[in-house]
Order: sequence, then structure tokens, then C-alpha cells
Amino acid sequence: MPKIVNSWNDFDPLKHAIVGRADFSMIPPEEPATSEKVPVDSEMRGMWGPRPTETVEKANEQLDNYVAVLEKHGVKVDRPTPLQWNQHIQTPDFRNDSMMTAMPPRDILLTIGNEIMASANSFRCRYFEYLAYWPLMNEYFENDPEFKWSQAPRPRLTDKSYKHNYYDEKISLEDRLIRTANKDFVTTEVEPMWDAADVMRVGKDLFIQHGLTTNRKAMEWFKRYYPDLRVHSVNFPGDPYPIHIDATFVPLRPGLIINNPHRPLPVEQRAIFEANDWQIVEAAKPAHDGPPPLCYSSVWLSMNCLVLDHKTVVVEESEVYQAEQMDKLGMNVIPVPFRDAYPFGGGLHCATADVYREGGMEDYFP
Ligand code: DAV
Repeated sequence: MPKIVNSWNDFDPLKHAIVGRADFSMIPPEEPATSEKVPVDSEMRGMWGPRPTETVEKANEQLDNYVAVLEKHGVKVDRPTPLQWNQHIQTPDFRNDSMMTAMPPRDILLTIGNEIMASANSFRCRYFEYLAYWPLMNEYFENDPEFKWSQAPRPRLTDKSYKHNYYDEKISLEDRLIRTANKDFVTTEVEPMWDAADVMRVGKDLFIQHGLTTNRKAMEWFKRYYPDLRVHSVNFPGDPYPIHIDATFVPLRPGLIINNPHRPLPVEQRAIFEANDWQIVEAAKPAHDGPPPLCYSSVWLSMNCLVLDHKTVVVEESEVYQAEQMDKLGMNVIPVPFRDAYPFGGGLHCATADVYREGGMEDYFP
């Protein structure tokens, strides 16, 4: 039987991926972890309910087109099975009035070698999102005898998992930056919590962002779960809403990373890259002044690209400066329109999860 699942990084030749679906997406009700993430001036603050049908349709159109482009470039694409996300959910520890969406898969599924693991997300509204991917996991499990189907320890997400009154409408941007610099986030350390999109995989090394969605205990959990890998905790003090590493620190090929100029990697954390002759280049500026309506993410989705191989990258069609920079860095750019999908949780990298890339576990930082 063939090997279906294998991926050790974000740049080796991509052969098989999962792309999310926007069907039945909700703006979830506020809860301790999400209120921290929604910017004070966001039109989404205080509102929740189904996303407008027209926006769901437009997002799905762009997602379907993205799938067609990937298939044209030799990538097999699978899609999740969305649930009716408007259902309320309950566990012995909490109750929430709705779920969210089957977007973006990158937050939920972490592929390391022949293993795909569902993450331990800190948002209650995302507690059951993994179910949308379970039909695919089962299919890989039945057809690839080496596939390891796994699930991180499920966080309980009781009130003890969050700092209460951490979020305050009046907090200034400066105060937020001080909190980020002090590594003071809304989640507590009572249990490991992490989003898969906080994990940057580079062969034997995992660089994991400590921020609003991933805590320190998660780092310790990763170290014990993957004793053969090296786990590095990274911080980006310039980010007032540090969530997910893939609009901040993005590898393009072995030896080359683009870094958000507003969120530079601190000097002391650059040493491992410098010692191994990796270049960290400032990413080009975004082409837009603001995100589209009803979007949680920042304009820096401009750098949230999907690398197909060491010379080919998919970039959002309107992000002309990012595309130009990629070209100068020696990459062939495939432009894909995707701004209508941004409100559903992110950009081109977010919207995918790796199933198969060529290559093995290289040691890039010996
Ligand atoms: O810059 O708002 C978005 C990352 C989404 N996965 C940002 C980060």
C-alpha cells in the first residue's frame, strides 16, 4: 500500500494537501480566548451569528479556484466535511452557543512525518472543529499502514484556562505591546494549549510561537512527545495580537525566511539561524491598508503564502509587492485571488494543511 502522509517542513515539493471549506461558517460568540483576539475597533466586536450567505459563497468560490490551481500544479487536494457550525456545544466543563467553521485547517492539523495530529486549541468554539477532518483521517488510516492518526491531549477549557478580565476595552496598543513583550497572554498554564498554525516545522526543528493561542506548557508537552525533535519557543514582541506564526515568520526554502518587519525575531532568538547561514529577510509591505470586512486577521496575510517547492510559491493576486519580492528572491510566483476567503480565518497558507511533501527529516541546524 502506498505512503499517503509525509511532511517535515513547509517548502519541500507539495504533492497532497487539504483545503478548507467555508460552508455554514459562524462568527462565534465572545468567550475568554476570542475577545482578546478581536481588535477593539473591529466591526465584529459584540456580534455573533452566521456569516452572511453571500460572503460564504464568495469565499467558497475562491477556495474552489485555489483547489483548481493547486491541482493544475500537480497537488492532489482533499476537502473537509463541514458540520452545522451553528449548533451549541457542551462538555462537562463548559458550554458555548456555537462552533466556528472548517477554516483554516492549518490551525487544527499538524503534520509531522507520517503523523497528523489534531491540536489543542484554546478557543471553546473550535473544540469540535477537528470532526470536519475525521473522514479524511479515517481514509488515510485505512489506506496508509504507516499513517499515525493522533490527537493532542484535549484541554478542558474551564474558567481556569484563562485570565479573567485580562481583556479590557480601554487597553491601548502600547499596553498590548508591553503585555506581548512580558509574555503575558490571556491563557493560563493549567494545561497545554496550542494551535497548529503556531508551529513552524523545519525538519528536526520546531519553532513554536508563544502567544495568545499557544502557551508555555504546550512547549513542554511538545518536547516530551517528540523527543527526537528540537523545540524552540519563539516570541515576536512587535505583535499586539500574537496568533499564528504564518503571517510573521515564513520559510521559503532551506536557508531563507521572510520575517514581518513589524514583528522581528528578537536578536537572541536569531542566533540559531545565523549560526547555520540562514538568511532572514524583511517581508515586503502589504498592498492593502486594512483587512476586508468581518476579518480577524491583519493586512500581513500578504506574506501568508503557500510554497509548492523550493522555486514555486502561491501568493495572493493583489499582493503585488510581496509577489515582486518573491520574484527577486528567485521564486516563480503563482497569483491566486483570495481576499474573499480572508475573513474565514486567514490566507493561502492558513487555508491548507499538508498531507504529503517529498523529503525527510533533515537536520538544518546541526
Ligand atoms: O497577522 O493577523 C494571521 C494568521 C492567521 N492564521 C495576523 C495573523
